[in-house]
Amino acid sequence: MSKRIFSGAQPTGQLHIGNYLGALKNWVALQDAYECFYCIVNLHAITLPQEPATLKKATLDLARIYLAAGVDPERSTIFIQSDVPQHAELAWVLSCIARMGELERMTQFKDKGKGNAERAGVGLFTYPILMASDILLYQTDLVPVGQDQKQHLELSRDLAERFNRDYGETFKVPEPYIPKAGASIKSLQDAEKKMSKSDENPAGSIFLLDDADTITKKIKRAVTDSGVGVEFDETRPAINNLLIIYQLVTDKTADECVAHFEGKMYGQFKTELAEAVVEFLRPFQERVKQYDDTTLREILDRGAERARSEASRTLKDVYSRTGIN
Ligand code: ATP
Ligand code: LTN
Repeated sequence: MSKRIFSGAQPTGQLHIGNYLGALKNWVALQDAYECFYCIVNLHAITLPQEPATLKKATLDLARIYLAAGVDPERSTIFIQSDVPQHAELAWVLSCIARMGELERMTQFKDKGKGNAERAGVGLFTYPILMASDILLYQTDLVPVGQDQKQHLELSRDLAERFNRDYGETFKVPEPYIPKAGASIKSLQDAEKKMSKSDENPAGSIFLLDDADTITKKIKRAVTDSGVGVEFDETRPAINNLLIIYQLVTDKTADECVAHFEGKMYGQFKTELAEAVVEFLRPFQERVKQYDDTTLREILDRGAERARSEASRTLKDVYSRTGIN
């Protein structure tokens, strides 16, 4: 039996090139060798306030993005989290074995809760438990994500191991799959921060649906470091980040990139980077327009049916082992 992959993204805001290079790109590549489940995690989205009509639209739009990126519904299961009630059910059981202390250590809660636990939503606090539930329901082997999710994945592993120890072997213990390059694309405006959908300043992110003009402007205005030379150099994080983006969108090796820009100035580099990003996104942006809502709904309904059949098997086992049902 082929090994399983599970991953998901939230239908909040617009996907950026960091989401693509850190996660989606690998989702597509892994389809050849694995049985994949790709989820639109709308229950995670409401851990921060969302406008209902916007969330609904963003959910279908995200399915369009998965497909345009190359997730193939004939090979992979694409579905909406809330269409599979077992996610919320298993999350409850896992919340009863998770510890306050381990959740308090999650850095994303501290960031997204703005350090004010008193006022943060409880869902934002328990969010990693729902993520563990997503993953464990499918007996997942591998979870392709960006670097920012590594800590959440550790928690998923800990919960799986704890449950297995207390109730007997039930869950596969998942491994993270974090790419060597692109796992943490930084903001174009602040190379210390990751590129983020929730950044208030859109100038920091290249969104997958940005037009050529917008992309070019954002890259021209991107911060650079003092010093000269276009090189991979972590002590010059802004140029380093831009060069990583260049490498990944052109599929060149690191050596080829360095040789290509030897002796060139930042200005020339930025012009070429902008062209490369625009070219890279063009076919993707064409494909996004191809999927109408009816086709999407059909794909998602089929995906949900397949996901429910897998998820219900695991949940049944969990309930029977815990003495529920
Ligand atoms: P954001 O922080 O951008 O608002 P998120 O991480 O909450 O987004 P998702 O859409 O759920 O949002 O993330 C989808 C995937 O993209 C995850 O696997 C995440 O690790 C990855 N990812 C997010 N930001 C980056 C980044 N800057 N570089 C690389 N990967 C990223
Ligand atoms: N927490 C992730 C989104 C997410 C996820 C998952 C990723 C929810 N459930 C399961 C991988 C596997 C995020 O915020 N990027």
